Amino acid sequence: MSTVTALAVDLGSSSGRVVAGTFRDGRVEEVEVRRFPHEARLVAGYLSWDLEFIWAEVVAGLRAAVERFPDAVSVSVDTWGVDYVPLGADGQPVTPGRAYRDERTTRTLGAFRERLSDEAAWAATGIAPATINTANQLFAFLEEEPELAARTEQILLLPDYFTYLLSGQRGWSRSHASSSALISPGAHEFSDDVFSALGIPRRWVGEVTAEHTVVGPCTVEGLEQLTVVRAGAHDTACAVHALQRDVTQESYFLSCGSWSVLGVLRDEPLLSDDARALGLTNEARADGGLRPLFNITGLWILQELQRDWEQQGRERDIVELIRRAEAAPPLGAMINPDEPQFALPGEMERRVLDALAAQGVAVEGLDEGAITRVVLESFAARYARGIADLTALTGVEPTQLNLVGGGSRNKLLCQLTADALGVPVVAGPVEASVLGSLLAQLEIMGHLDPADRNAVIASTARTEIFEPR
Ligand code: LRH
Repeated sequence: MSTVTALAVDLGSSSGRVVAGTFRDGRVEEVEVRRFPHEARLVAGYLSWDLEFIWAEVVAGLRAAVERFPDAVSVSVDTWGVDYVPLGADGQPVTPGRAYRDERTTRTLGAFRERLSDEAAWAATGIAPATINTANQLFAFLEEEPELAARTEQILLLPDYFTYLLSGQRGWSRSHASSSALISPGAHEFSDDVFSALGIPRRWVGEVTAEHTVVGPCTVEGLEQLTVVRAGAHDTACAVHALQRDVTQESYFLSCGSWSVLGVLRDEPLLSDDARALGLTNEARADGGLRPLFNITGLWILQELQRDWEQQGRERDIVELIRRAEAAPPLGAMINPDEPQFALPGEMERRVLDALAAQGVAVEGLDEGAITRVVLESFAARYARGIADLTALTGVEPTQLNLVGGGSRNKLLCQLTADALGVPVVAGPVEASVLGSLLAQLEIMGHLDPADRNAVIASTARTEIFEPR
């Protein structure tokens, strides 16, 4: 039987991967062809991504993939949200890829708000104001590096930059553009009001580009057999395309990685004052719909704790930490992952213990297991609060929560979440962004009928259901 293979380039903020997905007998067989770690480093005082390194890895991964999978027909790139690349007249980057955790946007926040208050930003975009937003980053670029900004002809969002390198075609993919805070509610066009309020040249972007579309032939040597497609530029948009069980409009999901992205599938944005006050953000899916959600600081807190403990020669293995957390008695206290200190790198154990001590908890002697338990219980409680908030905003009661991404491997977190919500948690797939990209590519290229997607997900992805206790 003839088979067909799609290639997903999925770039996360600590590692990237090239995965081949072969569609055969109603399921997608995934092979990770290349995985590479990477990180943001200070370059000329700014936290930056090494775009050249990432691109070299992507090309090497794709070349290895077409060699191994001669039936590969398509490729699509997705990345984390909000980052961008400024291009000069020669089409080359004007700066290294600046990283969203860089502090320049904190320095320019006051000036930003003078031009565009949080209320006005929300009204113009339906996106929660945040220093990491592309709008804030572009404003900081103009403020702090005016000569480089003056040399910038256009900006591309990070996944669209790699799509451009693959195909020579520029575009501003809707799902990624939606998290920029430069776009009108509903995410169909850029907001001229935001551009003019912030003094961002409108020519820096073209029109919002629809996804689930073909870009064109790949122009990179050795990869000419591939058609470049926009399967979903934002990793979370890809992840929600791989939600698997009984998913309809108004389904609730949690994409659980460094960020906990907790949201609901809908066609209309949620724009009430309550939505604004709760910090909701109306991002777009790749299939034309929306995914109103909360961006909650996620497993990053645990990853930073592991880094702390590793440096001190203490337990850092996640399987062992979860085992100890299971055995640890509940403390009866929580941290609030939304507090800004938990988004910062470094000293995470001290930050967690300080937050507990401030509530009167005796923190001396709390070990790795006890701390891991508190953090996981705090996530579960935060998710329950988020689902209650979403329920109040949509008026639709949850019947289940689809939990995808790396966090779906953490059985204790899945169980605590089901307990806190009082509805089943459907956990998996782990690599949801990759599967979502592969499925969308097969659909775009005419190899998979969208009506069969659920069946394909069911036979492809391992899932586990956690009933509330
Ligand atoms: C997760 C994510 C999330 C946010 C963040 C910046 O990878 O895409 O949705 O946008 O990155």
